[in-house]
Amino acid sequence: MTRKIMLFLMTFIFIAVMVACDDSLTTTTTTSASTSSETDSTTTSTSNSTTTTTTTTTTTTSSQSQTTQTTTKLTDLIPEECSSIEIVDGWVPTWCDEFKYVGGVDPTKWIHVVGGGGFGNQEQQYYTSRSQNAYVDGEYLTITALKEAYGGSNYTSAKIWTQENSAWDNGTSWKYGKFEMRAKLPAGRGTWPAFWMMPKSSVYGGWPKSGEIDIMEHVGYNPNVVLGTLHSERFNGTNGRGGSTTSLLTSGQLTSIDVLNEFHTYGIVWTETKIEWFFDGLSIGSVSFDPRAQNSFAYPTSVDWPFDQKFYLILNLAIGGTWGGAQGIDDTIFPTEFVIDYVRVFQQDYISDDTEVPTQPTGPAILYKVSRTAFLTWNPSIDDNQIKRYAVFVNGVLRNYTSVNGIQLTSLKATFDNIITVIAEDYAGNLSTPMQTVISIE
Ligand SMILES: [Ca+2]
Ligand SMILES: [Ca+2]
Repeated sequence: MTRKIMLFLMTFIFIAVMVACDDSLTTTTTTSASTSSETDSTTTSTSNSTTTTTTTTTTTTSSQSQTTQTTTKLTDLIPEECSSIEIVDGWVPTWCDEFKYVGGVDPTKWIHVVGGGGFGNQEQQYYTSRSQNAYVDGEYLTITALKEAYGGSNYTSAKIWTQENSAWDNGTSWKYGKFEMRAKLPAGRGTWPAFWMMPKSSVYGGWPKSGEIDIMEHVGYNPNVVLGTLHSERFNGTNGRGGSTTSLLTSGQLTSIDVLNEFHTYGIVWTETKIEWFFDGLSIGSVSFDPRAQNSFAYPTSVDWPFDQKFYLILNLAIGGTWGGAQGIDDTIFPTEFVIDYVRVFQQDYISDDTEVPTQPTGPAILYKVSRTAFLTWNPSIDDNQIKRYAVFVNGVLRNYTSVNGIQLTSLKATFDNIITVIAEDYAGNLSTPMQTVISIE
């Protein structure tokens, strides 16, 4: 969304791009024949009894020391507002806004973005925090776009996000998890609603290097298409490669689905190596990352996959712009509304019941070596719960952690056999048997 200029072009070519590029990013688009409307929160559930934190309390008496361990279950940490949300497949609701209050959006959860100027996409709206543009009625958040002169713009609307800053840090950015919105999309040519995520910290550099996750985007002039897209340094549109896009719904699939007048859920499941899109709980497509399959190994994995940092959530309704306004703005559509029933964040507990250490990483492969830089990959470890990361040591010194099974190593020791050690760690802190390999630099 930050640079929609490329999305417009990309929309029509993304499938071809992904097929044509034999890349490490693999796009899978599932063309489900089912077009029925359903809500995934009512499917069968398996409640996990999960443990997230362990608190060790040491009590010293006059004659002995006694250590007791108390555990806090993730399910005990569910916020009250989210307590009625069913736990499905182990996804524990750890943050939500059900909009069961009246007035402006909850200031402990959201911050309004106020202003105009186009946001890099020639968007026509001015975002305000007024109730005319964003209002919670006890059941829904309604973002309303209006045609009115305001702040130098001809339209007003609203944009809210959970981004933290130095003055406001509520734990509202996340790394991995399930993110879901239930909403009705606005109707009319010129509308451009989105539910998306941006990195909390630009550790890999400015856009697009640190990534962007578009969970749901829609433009009013093309009502039968809803898009999910990833942006990275490799895929961003400005380099002619498009985003790593998955189309949630093609026109053919949407013939019996009304996203404008009916509520539907839009979500992703984001793990260490994959982001998968869901519509009404049905898997629609995914983009996965395997560093062993990169098409170029001269770069760090973040060039393809910067999605190993915390991201925050954004909801907005843009008017016009390079994509939303590509066919102009129909001034008869206003006011037009983006109605959100809820936004939910779920996390998995990978600590509870973890009884096994990760398997030893195997199959080390040096896929690139130039000067003192090398790209090393290995076969992923397997765990009874989930691999959190790999610790990579060079000559016995910890070099870095990586969430995926590959790493670029720079500044290796010249004229030397560098001993590389890789150890897998699960979320419970269990460590695998080390894998060792040698990278010789002549
Ligand atoms: Ca609601
Ligand atoms: Ca384990």
